Amino acid sequence: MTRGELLSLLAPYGQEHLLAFWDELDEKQRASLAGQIARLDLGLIDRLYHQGDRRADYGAMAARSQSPPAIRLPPARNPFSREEAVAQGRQALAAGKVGAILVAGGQGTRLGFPHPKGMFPIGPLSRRSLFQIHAEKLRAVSRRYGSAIPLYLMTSPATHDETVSFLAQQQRFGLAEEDLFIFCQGTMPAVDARSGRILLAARDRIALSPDGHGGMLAALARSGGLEHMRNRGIELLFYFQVDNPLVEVCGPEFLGYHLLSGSEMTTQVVAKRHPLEQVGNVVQIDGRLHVIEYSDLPDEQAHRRAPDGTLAIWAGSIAVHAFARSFLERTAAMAEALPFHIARKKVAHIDSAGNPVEPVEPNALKFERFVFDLMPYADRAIVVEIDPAEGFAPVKHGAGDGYGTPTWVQSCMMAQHRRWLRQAGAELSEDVPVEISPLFALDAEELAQKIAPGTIVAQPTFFH
Ligand code: UD2
Repeated sequence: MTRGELLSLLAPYGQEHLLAFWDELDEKQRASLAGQIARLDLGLIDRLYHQGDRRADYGAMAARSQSPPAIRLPPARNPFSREEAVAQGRQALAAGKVGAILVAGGQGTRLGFPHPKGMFPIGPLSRRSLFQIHAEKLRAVSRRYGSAIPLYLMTSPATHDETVSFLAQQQRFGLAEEDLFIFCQGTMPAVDARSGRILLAARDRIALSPDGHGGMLAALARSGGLEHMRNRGIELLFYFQVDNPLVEVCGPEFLGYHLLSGSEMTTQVVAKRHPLEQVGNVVQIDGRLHVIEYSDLPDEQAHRRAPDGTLAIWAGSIAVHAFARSFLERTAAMAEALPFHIARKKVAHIDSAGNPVEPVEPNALKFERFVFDLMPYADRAIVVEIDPAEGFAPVKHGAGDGYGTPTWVQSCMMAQHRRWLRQAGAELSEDVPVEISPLFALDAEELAQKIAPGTIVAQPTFFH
């Protein structure tokens, strides 16, 4: 495209400044910048900017919300028994109807780790990466049910190349080539919060960032992922985030509740341990489920109590979902309907003279879609409560040993493995470091078949 053609695209939206350095660029840089501009949806960006903070009234939504239909802990009063659910889930796994979606577009920046987060070495003794632990869980489940589970792995432009070469170097941690489908999510530009002008990261480069995990749907459709699922006969997708090494990947009980209740989208929740816990809040409004992100939930609503004294808004989404494939197909056709959430962020850029700017205050707006916004489109949706000790310990940031730090995550992993060892009849003290590879045992029952009762674990031990 010529400069003139590009200008005629940009001018109606006041974005001509993207060509400010055109005369200084060589042919290759011009072609690259022209490509970036051509891929922008300028009308959409303009609309989003001008809509500004005209967001949903989350306070009002929360005030009239009800508790979502739920499978609770303990399971005594649920419509289906644990055994029925496990049997149903196992059947689907053995029939090869289950696939997995792992979203791994995030960088380890907040961990002080300048690589894709999935490469972070989280194993308390093994130092195995998040990617390896997830891949081994998938292999262990596939082995148990005698049927391969394809993994749909979402990267972002920031993590794609490094993820692909890391997995190739590691022989995909044993996943078969035909069982790994890697696809890359899209991007959105950052705009200056005051003027709505799209920011330049460099003279020939727009400041782009991933379009949120909700970008998964459009990216799955675009990349042929949905078609791949259909051709493989996959009917049910287990969705999870790369940052949670405690997740029970493709757990049959969870999948079973989804199937038995005829749900199109099922979400794992924890009963919030305190009102402001940093998890999405699943609520029911006019018969549809919605997630209100923790940052959008007003304090007074977060503290609201039910008549029995428990939190009224209790169901914290840990971002583990089950989707019917048919639901993903149906919503992919209307992927454009997923709303964009607007966040104020600090975004480094160059100014009109081409000088680098490192803002100290949030200066820009970023636009992201969230996968949980699919929930209201589901004709039937439920939540399944899990015990966080058995399924939720996300690694979010680096410093200290509090919630979300690697030290805390590792202590959760070791606590779970010590519990399994004791259930399997081993004797060990509370502080001995242990780790169990998913390929050694996926749970306490499998572990009991591998170690003799009375086994004493006195030394740090990695069971693999
Ligand atoms: C997310 C959920 C929150 C809760 C929590 C549980 C959102 C907005 N909030 O909080 O409700 O469930 O997780 O841990 O989701 N990712 C991509 N591409 C993107 C953005 C994110 O792949 O464009 C991946 C990222 O690699 C990570 C996951 O999505 O695995 C979550 O992203 P996050 O860490 O930014 O989400 P967080 O902690 O705000």
